[in-house]
Amino acid sequence: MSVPSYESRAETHPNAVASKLLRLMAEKKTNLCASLDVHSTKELLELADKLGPYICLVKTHVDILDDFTIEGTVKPLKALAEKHKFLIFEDRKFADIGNTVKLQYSSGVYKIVEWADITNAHGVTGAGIVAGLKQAAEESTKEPRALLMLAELSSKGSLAHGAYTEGTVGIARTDKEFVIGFISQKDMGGRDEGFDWLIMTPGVGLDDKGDALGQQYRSVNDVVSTGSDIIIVGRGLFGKGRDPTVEGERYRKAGWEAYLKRIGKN
Ligand code: 5BU
Repeated sequence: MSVPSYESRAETHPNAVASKLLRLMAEKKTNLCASLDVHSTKELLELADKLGPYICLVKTHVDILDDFTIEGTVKPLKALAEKHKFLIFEDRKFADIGNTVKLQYSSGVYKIVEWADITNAHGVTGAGIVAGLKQAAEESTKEPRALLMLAELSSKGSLAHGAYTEGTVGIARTDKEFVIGFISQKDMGGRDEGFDWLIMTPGVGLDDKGDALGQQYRSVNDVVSTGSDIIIVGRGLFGKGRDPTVEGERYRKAGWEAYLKRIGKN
C-alpha cells in the first residue's frame, strides 16, 4: 500500500508544527532528525550548524548539557534553526500526572515549552499527561506546539509493546490536534480513522548493531519500510570520530531514497 507524500500531508495536517515540518522535509528532501547528545553548548551548536543542511529536526536532551542557559544555548540554537530551516524536538519523555508535567514543561531551568517545537511523553500515567502538557502550551506561548507519545522503544527488553503500546495509541486519540504522532518502531495506523500520525524512529544506524547498554540499531531501509516518517540518528552521525557532514549527507540520502520507495516514486 502506498503512502501519501510529505507535501500532501503538510496541506491537511491539523497541527501547525506538523505541517511546517512536513513542508520543510519536502523542500529540503530530508527525513533525518539529528540527535545531539553532547555535554557542551559549543558542541551542540557546532553539530547543529554542520548538520543543518541535511536535517529536518534537531533532537535535544538539554539536561545533558553542563552549561545550559536560555541566552547561551536556546537563542543561538533557534538562530541556527532559522538559518538552516529545521525544527527543535526536546526528547524530555514526560512521565507524571498532568499537573506535574504542566509545571515541568513550562518552568524550572529549561522552560521547554518556550523554545521546543516538539516534545514527547510516556503513556504510563494516562491521558491527563496530554491535557496537562497542552494546558502549559496554551498558557505559556503563542507559538504552535506538538507532542509525540512514546509507543515503542528501541532498547533491548523494553516493556512498551502489546497492550501498553495499544493503550498509548488510545491516549493519542484523545487529542487529534496536539498529539502529532509517536516515537515508535513501526506504523501505528489511524489513517482510516482520520489521524495522520507522524512516526519518528530512534535506534537507527548503518554501521553498528547496537551499544553496550541495550541500544539496538536497525537500518534506514528497514525502519522506513515498516512505517517510519522520520529517522532519528545520533552517534551514527558524529560518534567514533565520524565526520557529521559526510554522515549527514549519507543518512539524508538513504532516508530520502527509502521514503521515495515507500510512497511508490522509486
Ligand atoms: P543514538 O546515538 O543514535 O543511539 O541516539 C539515540 C537517541 O534516541 C538518544 O537520544 C536516545 O535517548 C533516543 N531514544 C532511543 O535511542 N530509543 C528510544 O526508544 C527512544 C529514544 Br524513545
